[in-house]
Amino acid sequence: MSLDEVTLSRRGRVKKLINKYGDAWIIISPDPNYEYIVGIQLHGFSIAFVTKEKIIGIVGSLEADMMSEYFDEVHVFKQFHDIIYLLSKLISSEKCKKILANFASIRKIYASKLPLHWYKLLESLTRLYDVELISAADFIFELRSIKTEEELKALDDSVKITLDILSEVEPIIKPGVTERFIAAKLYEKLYEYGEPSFKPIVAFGEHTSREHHLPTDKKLRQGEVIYIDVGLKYRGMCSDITRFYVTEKRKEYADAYNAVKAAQDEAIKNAKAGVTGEFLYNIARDTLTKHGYDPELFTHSLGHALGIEVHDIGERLGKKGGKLLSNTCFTVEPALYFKKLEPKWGVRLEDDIIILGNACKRLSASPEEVPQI
Ligand SMILES: [Mn+2]
Repeated sequence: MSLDEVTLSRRGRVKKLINKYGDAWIIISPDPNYEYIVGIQLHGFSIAFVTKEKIIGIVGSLEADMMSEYFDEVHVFKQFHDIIYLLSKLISSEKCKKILANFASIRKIYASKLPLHWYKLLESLTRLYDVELISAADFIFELRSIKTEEELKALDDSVKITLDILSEVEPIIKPGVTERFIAAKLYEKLYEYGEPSFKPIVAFGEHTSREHHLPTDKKLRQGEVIYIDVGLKYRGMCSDITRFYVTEKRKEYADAYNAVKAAQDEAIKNAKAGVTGEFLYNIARDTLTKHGYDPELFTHSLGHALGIEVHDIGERLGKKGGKLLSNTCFTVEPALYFKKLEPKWGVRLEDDIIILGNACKRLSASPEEVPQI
């Protein structure tokens, strides 16, 4: 096996950018940045030592034989003190003056995966060799917020497969089935292609009024509405799609669906490089208002960036969301949650887009009319 194109394209970006920030980047796994640059998530502990020239791996003996293709150099450890010895050798021999590591302020979670005990250890090792240990936050932000062509293609494929998975699961959504059963079917299909971007949400009836529901043993009853929020991590890119269904046609369901759909379409129509996330968020809220709904029923932001993590690095499509850049990707997910009605219910539609210069590419769209199962 050779490295996939997405990982190779990411390594190309690292090569181009790293020396602007430091001489080497130490990533202690588990960390999404490890998967981003190495191309695989391991069961065991591992370290990636990344320089402009090469990627060096420190891996456990149980995983050593499968890792040679992922690294330019592999060093194997058996015991903890082997790790310290190997790391010391790398820090002292690679002629580094500045080493980047993943610690940062609380808002920069994409660069904050380094455990405290490892931070302390790296700090003392670098001090010993007179090397400066600095936060990788600014580097990671520049590295991961703009996507490579290969990443954008992988996201497009990921969305297509997610839509196929949804259409395969839709026929089994019938009164009597439980949320957990549908979630299990989604998991089964997701693992055929990759893995879930996040735990799928399956919500029936009153549970649709919850933004982040977790599937339960609740059975679907005739008359109730359904939403499914599911994403696939495929070749290192996370999709994130939400679909809404009814078990019977009612005017209140169709009206809310149409308003949310219009809010989504209007926001996407205006999405391009240079507009702000807040601008798109306000368009969605204004559209809900025009359709006669209180925009306060839309309780979250309009969307978030997508990448190796489902909530990736980038502007929020929400209050104070800044200017959007070309080659970034986002979810667009307006919603209405009727928490004060009896019974409670809600509707959310979520699709994924790529900002491309003066336009945006829409990767998916929900049906024009509210789908009935
Ligand atoms: Mn989402």
